[in-house]
Amino acid sequence: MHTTSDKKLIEVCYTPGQYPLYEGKFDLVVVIDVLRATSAITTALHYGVEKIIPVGTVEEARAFKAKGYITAAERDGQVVEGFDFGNSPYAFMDEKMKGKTVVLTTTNGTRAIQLAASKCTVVMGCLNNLDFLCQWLIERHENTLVLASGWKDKVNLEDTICGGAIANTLLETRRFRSNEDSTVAAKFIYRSAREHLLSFLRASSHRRRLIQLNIQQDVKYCLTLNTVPCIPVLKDGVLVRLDYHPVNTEYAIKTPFSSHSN
Ligand code: 3SL
Repeated sequence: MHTTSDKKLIEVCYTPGQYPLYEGKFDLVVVIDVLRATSAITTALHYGVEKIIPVGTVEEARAFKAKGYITAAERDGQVVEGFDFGNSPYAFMDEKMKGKTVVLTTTNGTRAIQLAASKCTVVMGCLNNLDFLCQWLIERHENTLVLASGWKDKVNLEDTICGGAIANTLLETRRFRSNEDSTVAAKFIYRSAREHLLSFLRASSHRRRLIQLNIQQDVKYCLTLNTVPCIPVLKDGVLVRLDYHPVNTEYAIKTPFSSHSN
């Protein structure tokens, strides 16, 4: 039995613009950008990219490129002219990327990562690492904020569902609590969506945006659950793979989603 005072906070912040309302009150921030930044970063580190340097602007990325770094830049879903590639998870699955350092800037995701970069622990979440991440978050048992990247400071559905899934899973352990209606709403949106994730997300604005760019393969990949047991963590401004090998099977996490979701 856990008393309220033992319980740690889990809250969901919908956009980087709202982050100042939560800043400084949490030990750990999980940045989410399901389509596609945190899915791409998690995939990259899982497939062997050694480090990712997230930068906020295309100009910063250009400065790294001039110094010889491999650089990836995405704006409005497209690869920015002059860069090696953009934000597709598939770009990072290449054998040639193993052991490499990549500099990355994206429309919303890298901005959220930079905002969160502070004294607290910052990790990346997505649907691809959902259960592995939840297991680690439960073991860590710290005051946790999910920071959704949204789209240009507007709420988006896919990050809200992923944030709601994390909150729901942590709250069900009864070792976490939440105070905010944003968390309650994200949890209920996830519960309404989990039986038919793809049809629910068919309505999402960003999915429609990406489909117009003809990158359905990326969208399908990013909406697939539990494909990469990897948690990217920010260390001195650089994203690396967290050294986590679960030993505690007490919380063998299985976040409920219908098998038809995939
Ligand atoms: O906004 C971002 O950070 C991107 O992930 C957007 S996109 O999926 O590349 O369009």
